[in-house]
Amino acid sequence: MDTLTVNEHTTHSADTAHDMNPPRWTVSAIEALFDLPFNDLLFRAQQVHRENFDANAVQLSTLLSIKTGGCAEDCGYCPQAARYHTGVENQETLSVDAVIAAAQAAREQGATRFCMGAAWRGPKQRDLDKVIAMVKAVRGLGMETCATLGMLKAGQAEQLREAGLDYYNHNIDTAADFYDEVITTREYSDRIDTLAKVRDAGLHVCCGGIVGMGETRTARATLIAQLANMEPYPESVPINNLVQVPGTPLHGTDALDPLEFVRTIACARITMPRAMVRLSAGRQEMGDAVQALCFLAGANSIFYGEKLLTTGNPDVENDRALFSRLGLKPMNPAA
Ligand code: SAM
Ligand code: DTB
Ligand code: SF4
Repeated sequence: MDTLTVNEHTTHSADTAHDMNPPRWTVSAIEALFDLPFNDLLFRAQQVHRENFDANAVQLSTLLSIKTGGCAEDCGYCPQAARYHTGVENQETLSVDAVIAAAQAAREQGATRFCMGAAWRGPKQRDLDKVIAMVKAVRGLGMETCATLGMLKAGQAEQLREAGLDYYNHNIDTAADFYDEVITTREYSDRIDTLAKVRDAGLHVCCGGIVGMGETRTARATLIAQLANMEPYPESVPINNLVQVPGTPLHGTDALDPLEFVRTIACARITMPRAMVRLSAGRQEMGDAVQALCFLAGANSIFYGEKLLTTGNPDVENDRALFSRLGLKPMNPAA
């Protein structure tokens, strides 16, 4: 089979104007990508990658947890949910000075984007006021800013935009029909509502998901379809491999085949050609060779720095050595 004909399985809005809501990527078209021989899938993803990006440049974002633990939600993967006993120490919202110090250190290490995460269901106005001060300060250092604060109420995305926030991260996490198995304290549609507010406020959207939660390949294809069919699709797409934390309900789930993770990255690249596809949580457990395959599959962004929010991430020294072995270079923010 000519692997380059898989695109024929997609439908395009212009071709089906009579259809009220035509999917640009059907789940079955994405399953057909997943089903390709590995080499064919990676070749195709690499072609799309090269048509749209410098194939050897990787963007570096550093994460900071600005409010840790004690979260009221029940996300089955998350070490910060108050109801699970994971050993994460709760920490109240950091001071603006502490955030500036962390952002400066990240910038010195070479990060161009600073992402602030909070263990909230959503921010109260007094929380948002603090985040606004943080965003202004980090922007003042010349870094791109991203925040992930949970669900937003009317007007909150606009306030963040006015403060100079560049990206808002809000993941749909998994296929809509698998969502209830992972989270019960909010609906998949709540996520979509917040994403609409973020988009309407003129913020760039960072939205992706987690794999390795015991979902089927069809569920992974559905997650990718949900992302790729957003209009427009997110500028930034984090693909997380579940970090299994003792005490969370998903601890003990059968680990995903690493090559299936690479396939997921390739499908994200092919279906969202211009997006920054971020190889996100799970790098520490993955090893260098699998990460190299992820870059070949079109990942062009990573979280950089020894910590994600509460769990570990490869050391800066390790990443520098990996980049050197692979001939990769950090991406300039203007790229
Ligand atoms: N509380 C906010 C929310 O849920 O939107 C923001 C922070 S939350 C920790 C951000 C994202 O981290 C989640 O949507 C999920 O995709 C990811 N995440 C959390 N725990 C994870 C884990 N153990 N492994 C992989 N990704 C995880
Ligand atoms: C995303 O998609 N992954 C990041 C970021 N966005 C906020 C978070 C990963 C968290 C992994 C578990 C932890 O460190 O607590
Ligand atoms: Fe709370 Fe976010 Fe963790 Fe869910 S993922 S428990 S909302 S911090």
